[in-house]
Amino acid sequence: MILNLFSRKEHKDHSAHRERAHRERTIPGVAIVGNMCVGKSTLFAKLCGTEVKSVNYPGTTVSIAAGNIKGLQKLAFDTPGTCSIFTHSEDERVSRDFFLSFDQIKKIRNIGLENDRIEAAILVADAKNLKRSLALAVQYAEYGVPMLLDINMMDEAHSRGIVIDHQRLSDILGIDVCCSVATEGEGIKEIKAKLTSVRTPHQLIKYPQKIEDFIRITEKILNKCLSTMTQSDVYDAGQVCISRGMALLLLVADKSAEEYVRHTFGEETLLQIRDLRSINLRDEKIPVNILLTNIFNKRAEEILAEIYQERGRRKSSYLEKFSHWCMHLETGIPIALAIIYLMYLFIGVFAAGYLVDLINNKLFAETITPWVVCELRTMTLELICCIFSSSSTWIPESSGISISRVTKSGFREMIFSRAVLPLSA
Ligand SMILES: Nc1nc2c(ncn2[C@@H]2O[C@H](COP(=O)(O)OP(=O)(O)O)[C@@H](O)[C@H]2O)c(=O)[nH]1
Ligand SMILES: [Mg+2]
Repeated sequence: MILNLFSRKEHKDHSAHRERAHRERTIPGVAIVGNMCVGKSTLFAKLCGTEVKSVNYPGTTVSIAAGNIKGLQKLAFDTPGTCSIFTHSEDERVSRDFFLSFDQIKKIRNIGLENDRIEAAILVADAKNLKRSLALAVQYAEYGVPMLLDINMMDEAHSRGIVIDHQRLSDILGIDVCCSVATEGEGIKEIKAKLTSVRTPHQLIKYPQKIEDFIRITEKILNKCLSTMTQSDVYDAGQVCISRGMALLLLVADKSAEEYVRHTFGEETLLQIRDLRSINLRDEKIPVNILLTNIFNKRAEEILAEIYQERGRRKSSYLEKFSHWCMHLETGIPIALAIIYLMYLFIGVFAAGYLVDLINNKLFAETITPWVVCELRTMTLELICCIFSSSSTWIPESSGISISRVTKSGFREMIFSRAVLPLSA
């Protein structure tokens, strides 16, 4: 019995030591999130260089690139692009769940992530499509995770005469806002400097009362459960995701969020929240995710109106004007028809008619074919001559060919005599 106790204590010490050693090897992690094609991967490459590895998100086929930020003791993760926190696509869900550090993140072995959770996020925005990035920013702000906003593609914004008051934006959101041209490496230093103290965004949205009530009561239920959990249960749960964002996910019956609540706080808590949801949404006519998306977009528009201006737009080039006309129905359709007609003229009339005629009649019938026929005939004659000459025979004069006895040196005479050959011969 005593021996058993000792061995148990030893085992505990051992695992505590292993735990400590693991902690020493781990560093804080930063997730790079944002819409598709805003420059997340380009920024990730500039921050981390080429020494990156790819980790597979457990239970999915989605991979996330991970790398050490040069000059900082932090891990960066390049996540798939996303449009909204309410999503059914696997890529987008992974991006959000990873950012929220749902317990799945613990299953990624040897990731080297401190506390198995993301410490902060860099939300990358496209300066020329700022509204959709702001709509995502206001959603992510609800999670209460420290965040840095990077407005990328500033080069394209400048050339379009776009001016963004990033100081005002920073005040509204309550977080630092950087500007960058990731392809050129501009603004990377500033982002790294700001990463050392990332702030948590302000609460940016006030929902209709029914939704606010659901959020408040859900947070209360989850916090009550949390207060009854032991320290080790809390550690096992990883990041404790109790936030307005989490409540919103539960409001739209998000699969990952529900699984997280079931796993961390138990089935009963989940059922309690489901009941609350059905009571709150009883009279709602519009699906709640659409209702919320409209609210996010409206808030993004309000923020945009305060910080965004298109000033002294550079005179657009002919190519830009043309691409603008192509995008509009009334000009785009005639342009498309004109292009189809031009293609018909080029392929049907010019290529299939004139070009084929030219090649057939002029090039082959009048030039190449007679030349080849003539060459072949002469070559045949040369062959005959060779046969005759090798048997010391003369070509009869009656053949109409003025030719001397063919020898090796007589080849030149043959060429000369070829010129007098009639075509029909
Ligand atoms: N003009 C310009 N293009 C950029 C900038 N950053 C990224 N890009 C380009 O935008 C495209 C999408 O970038 P990528 O990093 O793959 O975006 P992701 O989908 O958000 O990861 C690529 O062609 C990049 O070269 C930038 O600051 N300025
Ligand atoms: Mg990418």
